[in-house]
Amino acid sequence: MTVKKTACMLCGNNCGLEVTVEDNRIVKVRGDKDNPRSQGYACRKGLSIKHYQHHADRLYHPLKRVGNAFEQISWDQAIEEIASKLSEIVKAYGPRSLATVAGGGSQGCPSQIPFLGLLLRNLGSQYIYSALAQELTGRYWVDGKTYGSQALHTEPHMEETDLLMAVGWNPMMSHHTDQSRRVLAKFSKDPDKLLVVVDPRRSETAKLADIHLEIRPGTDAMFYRAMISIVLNEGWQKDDYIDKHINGLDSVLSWGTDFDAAAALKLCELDYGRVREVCRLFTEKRSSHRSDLGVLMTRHSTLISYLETVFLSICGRIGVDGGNIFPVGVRPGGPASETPDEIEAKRWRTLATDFPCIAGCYPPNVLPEEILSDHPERVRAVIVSTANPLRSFADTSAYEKAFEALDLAVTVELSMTESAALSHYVLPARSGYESWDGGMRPLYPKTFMHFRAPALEPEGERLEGGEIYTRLADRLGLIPELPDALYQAADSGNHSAFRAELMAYIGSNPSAPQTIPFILAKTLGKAIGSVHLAWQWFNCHILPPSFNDRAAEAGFTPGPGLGEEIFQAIHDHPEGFWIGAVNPSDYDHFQSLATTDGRIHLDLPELRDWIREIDPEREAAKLEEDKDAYPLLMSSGLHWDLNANTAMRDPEWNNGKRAFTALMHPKDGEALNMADGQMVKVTTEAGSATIELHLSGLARPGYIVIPTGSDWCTRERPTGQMPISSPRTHTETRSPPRPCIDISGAGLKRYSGGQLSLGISKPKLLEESGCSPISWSL
Ligand SMILES: Nc1nc2c(c(=O)[nH]1)N[C@H]1C(S)=C(S)[C@@H](COP(=O)(O)OP(=O)(O)OC[C@H]3O[C@@H](n4cnc5c(=O)[nH]c(N)nc54)[C@H](O)[C@@H]3O)O[C@H]1N2
Ligand SMILES: Nc1nc2c(c(=O)[nH]1)N[C@H]1C(S)=C(S)[C@@H](COP(=O)(O)OP(=O)(O)OC[C@H]3O[C@@H](n4cnc5c(=O)[nH]c(N)nc54)[C@H](O)[C@@H]3O)O[C@H]1N2
Ligand code: SF4
Ligand SMILES: [Mo]
Repeated sequence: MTVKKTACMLCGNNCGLEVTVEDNRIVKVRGDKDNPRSQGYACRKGLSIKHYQHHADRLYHPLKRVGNAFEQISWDQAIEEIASKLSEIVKAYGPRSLATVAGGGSQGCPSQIPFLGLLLRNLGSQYIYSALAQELTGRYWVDGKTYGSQALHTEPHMEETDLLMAVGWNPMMSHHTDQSRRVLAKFSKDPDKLLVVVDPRRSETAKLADIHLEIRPGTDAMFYRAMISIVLNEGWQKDDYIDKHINGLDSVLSWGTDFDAAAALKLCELDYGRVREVCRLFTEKRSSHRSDLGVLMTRHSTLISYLETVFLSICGRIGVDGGNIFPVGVRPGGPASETPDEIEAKRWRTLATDFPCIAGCYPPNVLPEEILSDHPERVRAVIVSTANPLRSFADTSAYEKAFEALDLAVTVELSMTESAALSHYVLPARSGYESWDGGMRPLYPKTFMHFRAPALEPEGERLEGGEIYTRLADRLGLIPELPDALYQAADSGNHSAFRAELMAYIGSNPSAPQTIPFILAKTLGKAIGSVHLAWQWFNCHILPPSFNDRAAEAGFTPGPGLGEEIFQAIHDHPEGFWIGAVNPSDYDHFQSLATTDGRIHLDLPELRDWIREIDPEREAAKLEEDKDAYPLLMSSGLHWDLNANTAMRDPEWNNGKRAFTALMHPKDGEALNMADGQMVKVTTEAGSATIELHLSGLARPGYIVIPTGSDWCTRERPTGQMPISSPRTHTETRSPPRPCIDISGAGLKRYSGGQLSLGISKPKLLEESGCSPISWSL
């Protein structure tokens, strides 16, 4: 029995964990008090990671679909067949015929992504469809326009803020910020701090709030416009800050003051006086703001992201202590070499749906249309990795149809998922507990690093994700022949000798930079037994000189030995360590901005018409549309203690818990004469499914809530035969069907907070900015 330090892979916090390992199985888990970032914190999900690592649907060997079943094949056969199919398809139909779906499930395991990205790029394709592009690309697009880079985002300065406004964000359950329950509990107990929650339901976070604004779902754009107009009309804006840091205030004034805030707030079902008071407090205190899926996936979400930035800017709360600050990473701030528009102009747009690429991602909810289109260059081959599109993304039926139409579907996975089950090849990846993985996390004022050693021996023939893509690239002839000297230097164990050989090789081979991860994988990766670790070694050695001061602030020695010192720290600190820091007393947050003038730009011509189009009257009409057919609203996006997107696949985990129910307010239950626990048929514009009814105050009258991630459809899915794991099919993991009560007559409109809104309207810019028009995986 040994205790090993590692981390949780189930959300981006990557809390440090100590796992007790017996017979190569995790038997006990506790939060790691030595982890400087999480300090012993872990939520129910992290404490249950044995259910993520060990369950009946884990994969052990490469599989090939033959008819409706899977056969075990060798790695050589898998690589050979996939590579030859890939090259045939790309040769016959061009690089646009290849796409990947990746990213969402790699919240603790990002190392494989550069390898997959490189494979894709070397085959000429740009299509990376990612979960990010159904939640955050609207926000990123706005950040690109206002801050100059789609990679620059703000976070509330939690330690210093005195008023935190949380909109459409439920961190008490989603833990979508570091040590969330601990930090929020402390915050709410502090008499000098105020928590304002804007959420249609009495969420677990709303219960802690000093002020809970129970907004009518889908009206947040009206809410932000109202707040902006109140601040400007009351003259509460921070003129000095605006003079110094903001461009384009005139454009805001052109729509900001002349607005009927009272009518708007009436539509939001909020009290004008309370919202005015919140605005006053926000402008007077050291305030900060954070929104999440409740608005990122609601009506007008991209516009809301813009209005948030405007609100924070006029209140003078961006880039100030206690406000919204830019996390500190490794790269220096300052003007970007290319604007987001210039970058976008070089990227493809999707062919059938004409979506741009934002922050490197394409929206996964349009992929089925791209596959099923009759365009000659349509997508025909898909590699899925760290994602489960067949359950995670909108319109499962469309996805199923699209996957059946593919010439080649390859899924690289831990488990036999719904997406794997419809693929031609399924390749077993090592989990983050069986491979080296992790990385760097910009925070403020410090940057955190946790690159973890495997806690377990890999079982079966599982490989590191990076190794799988290296083998494919090699077979496809994408990796140049490397000199013996490079292999020898790698084998010598002398990292400086290897570094010198590598630099010499790169210096004399101008095309080498296009394949560096693969070169490292084949040389150093082979020598040290991990391609991920080899890639990390390289990353330690290419830190920009501007990072020297930050590394020194964290206790490292700047200079030529810095890369190796940090690489050594990875081994010496299995609990993670601070890799860099800035000194808050003399730190200028605005140095992060990537605009050429170092100011925040608020004039976004692309949004002007959209802003004017939304007024209380028109919004009221839109929100009432289809009310006869669909009198209720629904969010199918609750992220709570009993789910972790689709990644927790062991039914044991939630044994005896009501993990997957439709939550309805008891008042609605009474009005519809429905009882807690009965099965109901939920019908939306997208389809129908049967689910257990749960009468709960966590819902809001007229508003049904369904957790994300679970498989609640009653349709059978082909799962094929799973030779290595159990023969259990996915449909059997659900609770047994019971008699249904049909509430389809009542109808539901699918909607916000975890998927879309756009049953109601289809704002053009939302589409243009990469937020997809369809959602809800049913
Ligand atoms: N336990 C658990 N934690 C998770 C995950 C998980 O699956 N399970 N997933 C992780 C991931 S990938 C993500 S992106 C995050 C998501 O983290 P959150 O965004 O915090 O999670 P949600 O449950 O979607 O919470 C959104 C809140 O918005 C509210 N809301 C719904 N509609 C509206 C609206 O129209 N307006 C407003 N203002 N609010 C609205 C909902 O009532 C809900 O309380 O969670 C992460 N953490
Ligand atoms: N209805 C509804 N749908 C939603 C949401 C919602 O609120 N409502 N939320 C959306 C959000 S915010 C998100 S982020 C997405 C998430 O959806 P996805 O992007 O599909 O991500 P996950 O479900 O977390 O994980 C997908 C797969 O990654 C695999 N995986 C985990 N670690 C590794 C690894 O190291 N290597 C490999 N190869 N695979 C690995 C897991 O086994 C899992 O099957 O879902 C979205 N879908
Ligand atoms: S908050 Fe929970 S899910 Fe997120 S990393 Fe920590 S333990 Fe894992
Ligand atoms: Mo997410």
